[in-house]
Amino acid sequence: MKPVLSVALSAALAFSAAACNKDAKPAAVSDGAIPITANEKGFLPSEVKLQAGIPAALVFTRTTDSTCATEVVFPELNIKKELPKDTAVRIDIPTDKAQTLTFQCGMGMYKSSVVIASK
Ligand SMILES: [Cu+2]
Repeated sequence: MKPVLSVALSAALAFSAAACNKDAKPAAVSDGAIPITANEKGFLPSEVKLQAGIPAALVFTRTTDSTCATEVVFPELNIKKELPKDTAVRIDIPTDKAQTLTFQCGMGMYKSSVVIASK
């Protein structure tokens, strides 16, 4: 009996070479809900600034299947939410204290942040 060698692994590694990009866009702040788009570039905007003491929420909408951002994870908040395509998913952000929160895709890519500044 001989073990069968496979070259599938190297092919898989080459396939995963696509990198997460960062792109910053100004966010529209209206009722405290800030729209975030999840597309092939990651989360747009990838940095959101909030003010402590003012209630805020992010509303995520995934617009493409060509992304690994099919869910969003806030590690510090223990929040993990599926992002169904073309569906707004609202996540309330605690603004009781100044801090920086990370959000990212389920694989820990598309690193993005919510910066909560003190008054
Ligand atoms: Cu990813």
